[in-house]
Amino acid sequence: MKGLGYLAAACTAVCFSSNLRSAIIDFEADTIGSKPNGFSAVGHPTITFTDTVGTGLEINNFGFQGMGTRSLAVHGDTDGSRLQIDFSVPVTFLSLAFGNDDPGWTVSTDRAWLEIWNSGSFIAAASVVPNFDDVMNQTISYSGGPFNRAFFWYGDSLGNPSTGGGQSAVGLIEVVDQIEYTAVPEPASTLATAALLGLGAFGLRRWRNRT
Ligand SMILES: [Ca+2]
Ligand SMILES: [Ca+2]
Ligand SMILES: [Ca+2]
Repeated sequence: MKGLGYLAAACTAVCFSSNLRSAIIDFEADTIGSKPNGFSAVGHPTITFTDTVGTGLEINNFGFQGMGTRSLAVHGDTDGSRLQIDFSVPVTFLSLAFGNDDPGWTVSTDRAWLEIWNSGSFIAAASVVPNFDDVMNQTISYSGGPFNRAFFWYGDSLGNPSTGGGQSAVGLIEVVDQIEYTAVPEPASTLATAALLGLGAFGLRRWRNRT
C-alpha cells in the first residue's frame, strides 16, 4: 500500500502543477475602451492581442454577444482583419468563446477559424460552424504543440477573412472572451514533476514486488 501512496502523491503534485499553469482571461479587470495592438489583459502579461489590420481592439460590455461585463472585440466589418494572440511563454492548449455570430451579417457557410503557429511555422487550423444566433455560446480550441501564436477570425468556408458587410459581401466583428490557455511548465517544475513521477514509479515497483 505504501507504493500506492507514493503514486497518489505524485499524481496530486502533477495535477496541482498543471492547474497552476492553466489560466483564463475574462477581461473583467480591464478598462473599457480602445486598446492598442500588443495589448495585454490585466493579470496576463505573457499574452498579447493584436488586430492584424488596423487598430480595432476594444474592451466593452457587449451584452449577450460577450460574457460578463467585459469582452474583447476586433473591429471592423470590412477590413478582413484577424485577432492575433501571442504567447511569450509557449502553450499547449488554447480555448476561447466567440460571439457576435450575427445572422444578419453572415451566410450559412461561414465559419469561426483558429490557426496555430509556433516560431513562424504553421501547425494547425481548426474551424467551428457558428450557430448564428448572435450570442456568445460556443468555443473553439486547440490542444497540442507547444505553440506561441494563434489567430482567430470569422471567415468563409475556405478561411478567407470576412471583408464585406451584410450578407451580400459578408463582414463580421469578432468578439471573444474566456480565453483559456495552458502554459508549458517551466524547466524547474518539469524536473520536480519528473522527480515525483520517478518516486511514484519507484513506489509502484516496490508495491508490485510486495505482491
Ligand atoms: Ca468577460
Ligand atoms: Ca481590424
Ligand atoms: Ca452563437
